Amino acid sequence: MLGRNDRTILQNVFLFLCLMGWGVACQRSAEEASSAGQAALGTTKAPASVPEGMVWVPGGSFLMGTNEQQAYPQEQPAHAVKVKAFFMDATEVTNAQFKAFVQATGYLTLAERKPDWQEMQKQLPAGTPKPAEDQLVAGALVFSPPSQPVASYDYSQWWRWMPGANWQHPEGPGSDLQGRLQHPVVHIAYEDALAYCQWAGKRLPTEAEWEFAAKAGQQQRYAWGDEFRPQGKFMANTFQGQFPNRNVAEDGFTGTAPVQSFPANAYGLYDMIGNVWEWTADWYDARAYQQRAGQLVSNPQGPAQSFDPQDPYAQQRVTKGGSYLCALEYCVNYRPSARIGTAYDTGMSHTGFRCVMDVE
Ligand SMILES: [Ca+2]
Ligand SMILES: [Ca+2]
Repeated sequence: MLGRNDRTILQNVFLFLCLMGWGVACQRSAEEASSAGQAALGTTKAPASVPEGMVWVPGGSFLMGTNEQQAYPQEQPAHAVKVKAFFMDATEVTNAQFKAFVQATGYLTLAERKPDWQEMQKQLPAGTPKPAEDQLVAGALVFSPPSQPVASYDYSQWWRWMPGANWQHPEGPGSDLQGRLQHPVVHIAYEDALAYCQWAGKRLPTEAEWEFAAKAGQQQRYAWGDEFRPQGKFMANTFQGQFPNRNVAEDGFTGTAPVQSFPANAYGLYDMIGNVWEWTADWYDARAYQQRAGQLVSNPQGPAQSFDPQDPYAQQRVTKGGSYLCALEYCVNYRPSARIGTAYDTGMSHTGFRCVMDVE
């Protein structure tokens, strides 16, 4: 009969061997680790009540990241991580929910305020000249697809800085939220997401919590299993066609979809994959998974600072899950292990969030 500590040691050994590629069945060991982890953490018992609109995520151990060869370097390797139980919003925060927050507090999102040149300079190479005053206006990056195929590395071909674009005017002045109150709120900067979560008595998830929840405690490629379209069925709002110019929307949605348009994962969480990217609390460091490999890390809170070799001046937080703009032949980021850094002060038409809450 194993004691609690023995189980934890065994679980660590399994995960270590798995990570070292010693032929131990990773899937099985992850399941054992998950079950042992939950026992060790004492989190297998669901709480008596769950806050409205949230689900209980039981906590446990899992393999964060992936060893799939086609995955991006920043997602590798798979490494053992343990998280405590928590509550998580079942859906992305909707326009209706964000509207209630703004009506209650008068909050103005970053995209609605005039940019602060002092802050902007911190993310630009030294000596970058100050833009003209009439260019320093409130706005956000709006997806504006070209009519012809373009080079896939040139973001400027489909992202356009649009003065006046913000959560209430997603495509800029003249656009509004009519018919979109149940869609996820977009053009949300990191501090806007924090402000909403704090107002709601919640917080942003760490990247580890987010990924554990998306994988539903399993080592699976997507939030629902290993196949992108089981029995031909779309399980998430992504991009079909030729990115970025031809969106054929086979899944039924060209842009954002109302939350809960696709099935929930095993934990009852909707749209963890696709629809909109979701902010997490962690700074983005492309090397974070490599640095944690080979040890069982408990409740990681992310690196101390941001580091992206492709964008060394950027101050980025991790966003997860991909969006309605993730295409098979372009980004393939609609997987739980996928991770990108997003500048903390940038509102975009494909970025939203959801909150979590600690279990007392
Ligand atoms: Ca779609
Ligand atoms: Ca999402």
